[in-house]
Amino acid sequence: MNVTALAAPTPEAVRAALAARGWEAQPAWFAAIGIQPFVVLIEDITEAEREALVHWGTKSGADVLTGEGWALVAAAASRIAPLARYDRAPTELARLAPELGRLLAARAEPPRSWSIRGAELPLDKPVIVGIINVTPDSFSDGGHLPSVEAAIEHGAQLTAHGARLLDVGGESTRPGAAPVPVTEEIARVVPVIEGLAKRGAGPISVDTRKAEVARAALDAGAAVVNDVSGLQYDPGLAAVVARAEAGVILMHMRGTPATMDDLATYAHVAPEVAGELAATAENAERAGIARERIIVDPGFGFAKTAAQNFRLLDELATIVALGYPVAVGLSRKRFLGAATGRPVEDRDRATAVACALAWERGARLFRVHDVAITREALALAGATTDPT
Ligand code: PMM
Repeated sequence: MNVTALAAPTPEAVRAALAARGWEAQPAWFAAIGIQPFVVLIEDITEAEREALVHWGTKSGADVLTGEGWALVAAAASRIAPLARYDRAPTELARLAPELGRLLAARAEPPRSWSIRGAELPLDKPVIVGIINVTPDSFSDGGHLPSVEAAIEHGAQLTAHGARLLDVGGESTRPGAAPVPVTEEIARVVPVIEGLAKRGAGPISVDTRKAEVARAALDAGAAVVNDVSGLQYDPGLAAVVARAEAGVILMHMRGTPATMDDLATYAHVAPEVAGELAATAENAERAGIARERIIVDPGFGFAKTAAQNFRLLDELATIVALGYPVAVGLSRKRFLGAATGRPVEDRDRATAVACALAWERGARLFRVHDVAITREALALAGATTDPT
């Protein structure tokens, strides 16, 4: 007899063990997913639902921890799966089935690609989004791109280093930053987008909260709108994205850059951000943006303290579980400095490591200033989790 403990924090070790013993790829994957531990937090439940869950847990061997109005259920995913089926779940728990079914499906079959305007970006490998800030005062590289030509040259260089999307922004979102008038923002981003498009660099994303800026950028050749306000700032933005059939990145924040620092109040940051992002994505879909065009981003540094940013990074899988591909913007942010003691101009190594941690937890898009070093870290992270 030979007994081996499998390294199974992800499904990969189990999938590999089964594949090595002759199982086909797909059944091996589903079996590996099925025996993965699955922990769901269920909130806003009635007393009858809570009792039914405790009773079901005792019968089916799942751990159920509860308090007033909530329950935390933990077991192998395959053990919890019957609760997502109306014909198998206790009738008192019927309300749970659709949401639980969605979570289980997202685990088993994560999105494999992202539809942007006129193209499809595969998500099996990390997608690096190179930052081109044409603002005098962004978080970390403001003022480094003095001219349109310099910005275009910088974009071409980011593409050469491995960026698969170029994100052009003309309005700083640093805490307390003042808004930029629409005409000024358009004057900053449009010539750069046109120039990049002419050089065949890209695809291109525009980092804006404003419908008018988005429309001008899309006309100039952008394929994606990256909205740090998650459609909160301009009610007209969703229709512009929908009509253009553009891709969209919906970022989580609370308030505006001017007010966000006072809104970093969470009892448990990851589920709260996930809930608010889910509502944002539903909004987008209701406004006519197709699901396969949507990326969600937890908004590191926006209405979050350093401790909350780290907790959110560790619990990123909660955001991934929403079923949309996840982007992260970690590059050079203040909380990385809080851990490393490094100033903003010396945070690219920390950024690269943070991106690798985010990849492991399920993020697929990485918005960064230094593409080359991040690409190296993600090549390693990607190779480590790649099934052979
Ligand atoms: N961060 C900044 C700007 N835009 N967009 C997304 N999707 N996610 C982010 O985290 C994000 C963003 C601020 O950073 P910068 O001023 O250094 O570009």
